[in-house]
Amino acid sequence: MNSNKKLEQSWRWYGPNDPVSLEDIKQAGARAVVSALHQVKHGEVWSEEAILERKQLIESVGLVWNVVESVPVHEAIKTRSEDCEYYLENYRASLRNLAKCGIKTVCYNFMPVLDWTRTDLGLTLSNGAKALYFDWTDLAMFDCHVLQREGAEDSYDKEIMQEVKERYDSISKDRLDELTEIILMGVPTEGGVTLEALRESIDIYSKIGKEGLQENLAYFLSNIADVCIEEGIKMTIHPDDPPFAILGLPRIATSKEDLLDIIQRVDSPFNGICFCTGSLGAGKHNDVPDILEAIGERVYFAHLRNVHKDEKGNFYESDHLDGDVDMVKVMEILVDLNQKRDHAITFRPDHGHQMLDDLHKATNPGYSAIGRLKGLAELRGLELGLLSVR
Ligand code: DNO
Repeated sequence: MNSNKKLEQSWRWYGPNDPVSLEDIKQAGARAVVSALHQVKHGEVWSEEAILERKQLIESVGLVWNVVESVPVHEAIKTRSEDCEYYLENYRASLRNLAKCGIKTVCYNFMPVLDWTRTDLGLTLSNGAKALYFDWTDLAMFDCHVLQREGAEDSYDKEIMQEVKERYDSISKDRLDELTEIILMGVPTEGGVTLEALRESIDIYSKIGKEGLQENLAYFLSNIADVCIEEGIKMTIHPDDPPFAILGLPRIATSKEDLLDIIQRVDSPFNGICFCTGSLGAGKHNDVPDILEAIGERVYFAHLRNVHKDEKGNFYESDHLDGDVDMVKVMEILVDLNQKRDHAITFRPDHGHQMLDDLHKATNPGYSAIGRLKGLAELRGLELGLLSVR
C-alpha cells in the first residue's frame, strides 16, 4: 500500500469549564476537538446558536470541532416510555442543527442510567501516577450493602462474596460514601443519579431486558435514520463500559456479537460504532483487534486506551501502548481502514493517567492533560511508524 492518509488526531474538550484549555490542546498536538454542549439539559434541543458559539470558540484557536461526544439519549427513549416521541423529536432537531453547522459525526451510548462505571478514580500505580480502576468486590459490596438490590448476592461468585464479607467488616464510612459517589457519578459534567432513582431504573430495565433494550435501540435508530441520511450524519454508539451487565442492568454493546447485531438491525451506513478499545478490552470475552476486523467498515470514531485485567476480571487503565489490548494490531487495522475512507477516521487518546503536575490539580477523572498528552504522542508515533512501512 502506498497511500499514507493520517487518522484525525482529536482531543475531548468539556467546554469552557474544562481545566484543560484549547491552547493546551494545541500544545498537545491535536488538530481536532471532540466536544458537547454539557450545559444543555439532557433531552433538550441543541440550538443552532449554541452549537455555533462552541464551534467558533474552538475555531478561534485554529482547531476544528469534528465529533460530538455525546448528544445524550434521554432515558425515555432508552426505556421507550411515555415521553419517548417528544425526546425523539428533540433529538432529530439537535441533529439537524448540528448538521447545519457542519458537524456530522455524533457519539452516543445506550447504557441504562449510568455511563461508564469504576470503583476507584485514583489507583496509585508503582510509578506514582494514578489510574481509574474497577474492582468486582467493591462493586458487589455497593450492590449488596448500599443499593441492597434484591438477589444481588446471586450475581457474584462465592469467592467475591467472601471478599465482600471481609472487606465490608473493615471499610470506613468515608470510603463507602466515596465508593457510592463514584458508582453513581456517570459522566462528571452531567451529574449523578440518586440511589432511589437507580433502584427505580433497575426495576424498569428488568422488565425491558436485553432483547427489549436491543429493540428500543433499533427503534431509536430507525426514527433518526431519515435525518441522518439526508444530512450525512454518522451516528457512533459507544460500547458499554465495562462490557458486562452490572447491578442487574441489561447491556447491549458489550461484544462482537452485540456490535454486529446493532449494525445489522438497522443496516445503513449512518449506523456506526465508536470503537472504544478500553471499554471492549475490559471484557475477557473480547478479542479487540478481531472485533475491529469484523465491524471496521462501520467505525467512524475511535477511543484508544488500554486496560490491564487480573484473573478475577478486575481491571485498571494502563498505559496506552501497554496492556491487554494489542494496540499495535488495532492501529494497523485502523490505518488500513483509513486509507479507504473519504473522511479520515477520528481518534482521540481516551483517558490518561493523572501524573506529574496534574497530581496536584483538580481534573476530570480520566481527562487530565499530561496523561492524555503522553497517550496521544505514543499513538501518533505508532501510527507514523506503521505508515512508514506501508
Ligand atoms: C468516558 C467516555 C464515555 C462516553 C459516553 C458516550 O470516558 O468514553 O463517557 O463519552 O459513553 O456517550
